[in-house]
Amino acid sequence: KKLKFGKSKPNRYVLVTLATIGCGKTTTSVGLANLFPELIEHIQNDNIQSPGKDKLVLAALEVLSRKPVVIMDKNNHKTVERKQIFDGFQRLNSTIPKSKLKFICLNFLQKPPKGDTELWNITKERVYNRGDSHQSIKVEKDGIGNAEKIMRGFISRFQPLNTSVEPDCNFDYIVELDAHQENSSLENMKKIVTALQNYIEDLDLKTPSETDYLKAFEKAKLYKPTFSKKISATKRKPVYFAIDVPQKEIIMNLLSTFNIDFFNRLIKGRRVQQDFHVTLVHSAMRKQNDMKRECWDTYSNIFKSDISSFADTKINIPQNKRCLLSGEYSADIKLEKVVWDSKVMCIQVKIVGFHLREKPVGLPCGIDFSHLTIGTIDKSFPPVLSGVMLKHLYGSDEKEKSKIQEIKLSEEIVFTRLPLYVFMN
Ligand code: DGI
Repeated sequence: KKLKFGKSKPNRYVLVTLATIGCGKTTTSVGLANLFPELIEHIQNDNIQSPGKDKLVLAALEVLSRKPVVIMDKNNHKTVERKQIFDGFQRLNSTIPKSKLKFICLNFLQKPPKGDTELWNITKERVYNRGDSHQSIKVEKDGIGNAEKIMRGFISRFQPLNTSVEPDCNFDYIVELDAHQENSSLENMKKIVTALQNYIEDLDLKTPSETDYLKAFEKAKLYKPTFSKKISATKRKPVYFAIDVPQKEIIMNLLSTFNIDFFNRLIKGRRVQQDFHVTLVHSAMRKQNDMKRECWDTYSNIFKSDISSFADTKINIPQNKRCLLSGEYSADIKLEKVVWDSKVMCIQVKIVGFHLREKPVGLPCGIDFSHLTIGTIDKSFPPVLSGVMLKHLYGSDEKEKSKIQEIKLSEEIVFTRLPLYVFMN
């Protein structure tokens, strides 16, 4: 059925792509904008350098103040991303009446991309040929292996359209597309124009000639993004994963109440650790045993899936050495005892549990005695001495044990929802 719209306040249309990498989102979108420059504008997630949650929606609203149709070109391969778009408009749109704002899904994938070798081959080939003219996937510089990793990340996370539930039920209309054929983007342009002509009454979309289509398609294939984003991320290597403990002040105050000479010397010598953390696993542990290697792999897989989503959301976090894991994982810890010898001081902690968003989740810890290093007395002593000391404390070598002092913390001191991070070299 056709929608009827008033002339004075015509509808505004948000076209939302749903795809994986190489399906031809950009080519199709740019092609349509080439055909109808006064009516349709294309905005691309990849062109927003430091995206922030709202930037793409704000950019879309800006376009809609000038033109009736905006195409939001992004994979939107997870339901949470589609939800973000709807929520974003709900929150940020103050000019277009809600009833006049229509969401149209451009659904590039008719079946789940996992296991679809035909799709894999065609999209891989395209990304390979695209070479360096993409903002974050630089095949020539980084090699095809890296590009494939990023592509596979999107495929494995893909959540298909389901219009019977939130958030996809908010789409007013779905245009079914396909990405399997050699010239799928050309066909998709045609499908979208026909669908819009059938569905929309307040847009004057003239039917382009075959030559118009071909020209717009050829030009779109040559489209070069406007800027290049650095992704040195994948070149940095994770060194360790840890629980961030931002309660340094609280801990320092607590320790000062015991008036321990060694602690006072750490402060005087400016030997207290910059940032307090509880290490979960260190890259050096990978070779120790299978369990530790598995532990390392668990965290490094979480981080890898972060990196590949950075490639879509374009957050430059991995430029830093210290990088929070995608905000959704957290840990609770309990402080147990202060332990020190002549070289190092730490607080032994108990990891009470991990969470993924609000839900408890099982995550491993590769460290035998979890602890938070306060500091070492000299820079020639590495913080790993904490672990060595704790091993002795619980070992059977009485001579070593006699060098160690401890104070059990009687009060229950628990820190909750501490973020996890990775430290890179
Ligand atoms: O990652 P996407 O935005 O979904 O994909 P893209 O539009 O950037 O397309 C990836 C590459 O493939 C790009 O270099 C253009 C090319 N391409 C897109 N659609 C077609 C195409 N090449 C051919 N031969 N036919 C198409 O339909």
